[in-house]
Amino acid sequence: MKGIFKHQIFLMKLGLGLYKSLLTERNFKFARQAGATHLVVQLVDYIKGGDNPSLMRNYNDGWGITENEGKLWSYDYLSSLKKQIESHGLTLEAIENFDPSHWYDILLDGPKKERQMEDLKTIIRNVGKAGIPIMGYYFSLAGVWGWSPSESGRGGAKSVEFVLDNIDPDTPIPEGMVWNMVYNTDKSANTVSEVSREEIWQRYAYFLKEIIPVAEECGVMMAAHPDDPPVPRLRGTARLFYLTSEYEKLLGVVDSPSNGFELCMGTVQEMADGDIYTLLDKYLRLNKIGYIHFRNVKGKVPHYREVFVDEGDIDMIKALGILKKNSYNGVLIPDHTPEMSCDAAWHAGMAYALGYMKGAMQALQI
Ligand SMILES: [Mn+2]
Repeated sequence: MKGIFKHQIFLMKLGLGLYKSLLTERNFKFARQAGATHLVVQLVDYIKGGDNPSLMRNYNDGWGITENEGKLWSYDYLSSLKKQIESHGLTLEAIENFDPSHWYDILLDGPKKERQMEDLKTIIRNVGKAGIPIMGYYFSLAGVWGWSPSESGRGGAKSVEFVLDNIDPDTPIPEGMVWNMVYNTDKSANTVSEVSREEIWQRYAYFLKEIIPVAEECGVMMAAHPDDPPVPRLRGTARLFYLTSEYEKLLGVVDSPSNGFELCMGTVQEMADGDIYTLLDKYLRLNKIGYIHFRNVKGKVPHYREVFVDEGDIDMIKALGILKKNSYNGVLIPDHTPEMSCDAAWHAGMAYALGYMKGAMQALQI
């Protein structure tokens, strides 16, 4: 390197998250062109729109159907994806989200729970063997549900809004669905039984106690995403991480370097008790943050809306300062972003967020 950058040590890494439909050569090039060096990939096909994915649809009847039971992610599949990504000068940092086909009975405490737990362990062994350091996951029955698409963004940008008064939070989950995806298309009039807070914590503790020792052995960090939207109860089921004080409790279940956070700044800010700066400072210091969703928002539950990265309630520059102070050497990715009015609405939104992040990182000499 030359000139003023000669003595600069780049610790923090800029990444991009790609949905399954975006795992193409063209989008790997797009990521590099926008300054990203790392990727976080999703291997579950749930966002509709192919190369123009959109969150701004009505997903309250489900994200889609997944029929991958028994089709686990193999070492060969993960390893060849990693090599393909590396051929573009990028590093595969994490996989985000399990496929509901692979773990629905772990979430629902159903009869296939133990077999599916063995399947997840096989997946984590494959992830570790392929040299992918982080597995992001979201332990939830209702999943991401209850958003309204609206043109509430700056300049009339399409974005996501959550208004508790606009939904019936007790709408039950139909049988054959979990995590807002259908895993069994056999028609049934039944619904998922109500789940208490105590019950969801028991299910989660079972999962963590089983998976973390395997992850630790394989050098993989399990990184937990908080509940989006962060309300205590949705669709008749309690949610785990709707307050920061609840989110932090996961560390007390299993003490391991492989047990940590997929820290979503937007979701934490939406929480009734959310203090993103304190949370970042505390857990960066303890090395408990796998990677960060760098997203901004206006408002909190019961009413908030997702906004462009520069215009929300979080002072993103202050947050970056906290990351710098703690010598954070992990990856930041933009999370959701409002869509921009053009033919490539998702790409334009991401390029805007990445450009902002890159500029801020340079200005702060990160
Ligand atoms: Mn997020």
